[in-house]
Amino acid sequence: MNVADSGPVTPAALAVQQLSDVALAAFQRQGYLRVRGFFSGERLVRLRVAALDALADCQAHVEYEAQTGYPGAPSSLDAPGGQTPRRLLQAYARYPATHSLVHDARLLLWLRQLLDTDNPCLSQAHHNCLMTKYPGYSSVTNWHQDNRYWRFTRPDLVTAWLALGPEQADNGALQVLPGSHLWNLAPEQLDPDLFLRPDLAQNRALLAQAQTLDLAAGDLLLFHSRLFHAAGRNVTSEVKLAWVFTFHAADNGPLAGTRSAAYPDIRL
Ligand SMILES: O=C(O)CCC(=O)C(=O)O
Repeated sequence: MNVADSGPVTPAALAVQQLSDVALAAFQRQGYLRVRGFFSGERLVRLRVAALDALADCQAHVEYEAQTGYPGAPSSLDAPGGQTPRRLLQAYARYPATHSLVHDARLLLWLRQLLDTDNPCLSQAHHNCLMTKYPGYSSVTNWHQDNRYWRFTRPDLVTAWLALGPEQADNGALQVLPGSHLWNLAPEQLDPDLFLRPDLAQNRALLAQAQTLDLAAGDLLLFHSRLFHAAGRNVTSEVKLAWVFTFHAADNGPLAGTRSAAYPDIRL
């Protein structure tokens, strides 16, 4: 398999086969893996076209930049740029083209390894979206762990992020703190919204380890839900697009009555 962060690039290995021990160990150590060229050719084009069609007709289930409350976001839906979409939600149910990613045979094998289960499930409650970042009105996402508001038996979920175009620092690519999925921070290192506080000297030492994860169209990023990550604004002239889905083991279900249990899981 072709995992840029853990060894040599070997395109032939993108056949349906398990992650190598080296790749698995890299994920366990770093909390993420980049898979170069996971989708290409016609399969990638179909997913990109589906994303553009979805954007052209986005009315329901849209989260706007103005609703994130993140730094740099428009102050309200009526402010300039207030109607800039950030996420088109409920992607699995609304955009059948995404099933080619969610049910990809390679992804299934890898999720079984990464989640240590025979039965991975898609959560329809979290991510499950087309993630956009528009020029002009995009906001900054501060350092956080995705499962800060997720409620599962165990905090061990894996997100699959398929880049539909280039992602780099100037269009808001993800930055990560490698290995941070293993950290146990003191509560005071986080602010009330559970973002990592950049004003603390001890956090600044951690933030010095940040890495930007460049992606090309068709690359897949797999990352642990405890991995601290952040992203900047898009200062290019092109919208950045990625399909993003989160998975958990069947025996690690959402806690009843929480937001995480709001939609049925999809058994892969
Ligand atoms: O694209 C971004 O700004 C970051 C997205 C992110 O971290 C998230 O949705 O959890």
